[in-house]
Amino acid sequence: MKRISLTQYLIEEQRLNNSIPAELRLLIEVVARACKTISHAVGKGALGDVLGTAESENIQGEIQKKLDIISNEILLQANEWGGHLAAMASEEMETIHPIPNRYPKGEYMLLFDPLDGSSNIDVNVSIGTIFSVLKAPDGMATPTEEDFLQPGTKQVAAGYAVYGPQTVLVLTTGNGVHSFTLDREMGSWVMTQRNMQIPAETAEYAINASNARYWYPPVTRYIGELEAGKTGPRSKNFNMRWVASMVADVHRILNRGGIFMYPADQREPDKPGKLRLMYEANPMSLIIEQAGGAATDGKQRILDIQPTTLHQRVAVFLGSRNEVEMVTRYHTEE
Ligand code: AHM
Ligand code: MG
Repeated sequence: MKRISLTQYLIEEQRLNNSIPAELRLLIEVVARACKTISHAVGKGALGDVLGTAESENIQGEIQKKLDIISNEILLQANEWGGHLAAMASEEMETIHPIPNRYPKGEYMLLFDPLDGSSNIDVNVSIGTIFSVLKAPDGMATPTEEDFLQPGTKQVAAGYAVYGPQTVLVLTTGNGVHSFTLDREMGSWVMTQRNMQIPAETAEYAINASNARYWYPPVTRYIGELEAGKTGPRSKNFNMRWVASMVADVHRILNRGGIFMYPADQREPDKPGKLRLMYEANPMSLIIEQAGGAATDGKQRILDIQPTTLHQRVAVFLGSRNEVEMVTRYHTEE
């Protein structure tokens, strides 16, 4: 099979389907290059003195790891000067990052979780970078947080890189989901899967079950039925997997099906779940939907949610369509 590079894919899309304007193509290539650099830093581990915690907290009150900060810097620096962006926002930064005045500005806005799966960094388990691309509103002069508060349906591209046994970039620009494996010797991203599709049926689920005592009844009911297996109402055995890196769990689901859940629970009713709408849930939901799956917050489609703040959290149920629909029905039937 003749393999094509990320660059070739993007140029062909631009030519054939006119779905990728030149500036967006540049943006994606710059993000992909930054992910290569992050992959390199991650791969050095203790040898690069990049493991362990930094002496700072992020806006969520979470202790930052050194690699969280390094990855954030890599993405900021790579994307500042190319002229394709108006502003950036990151899970690791309290406020938005407008492009400095010394550089030309573009019409896109980039959001990212620079290194997802922080608890896995120091133990050599897969982690990743998640990103989402929005268009700046017409007539925007100085970008503000307001300008970023667009529903996920407005994303023009989304993707993630997973730093695992292989480094893989998964991308959608609204025309299917494709994955590219990093050829480390050549330094290039090579397409290894085109048009990924999530099976509608699955027998695998992912949830942090240590939070079970805080769950709301629809989640308790749904998980109870899965656990009951063949002799329960589902008449089928289910397997459970939880990497605790959303990128890795979503990547597994994209490849072989499954449902991923991070529900709201009774601990902090005002801050549903743990995952962030703008940096995690929206980009992953676009990818999952583009691959034929579904993504809801238990009640509604995630991509339809109108954001109210940059760092807001959201409950997440995503993956194989039939399972997501079932657990969503349990919430809405209440
Ligand atoms: P992070 O962005 O600080 O790494 O947090 C998000 C991560 C997700 O990758 C993962 O699904 C979840 O947190 C794991 O949560 P838990 O620690 O409850 O297992
Ligand atoms: Mg994260």
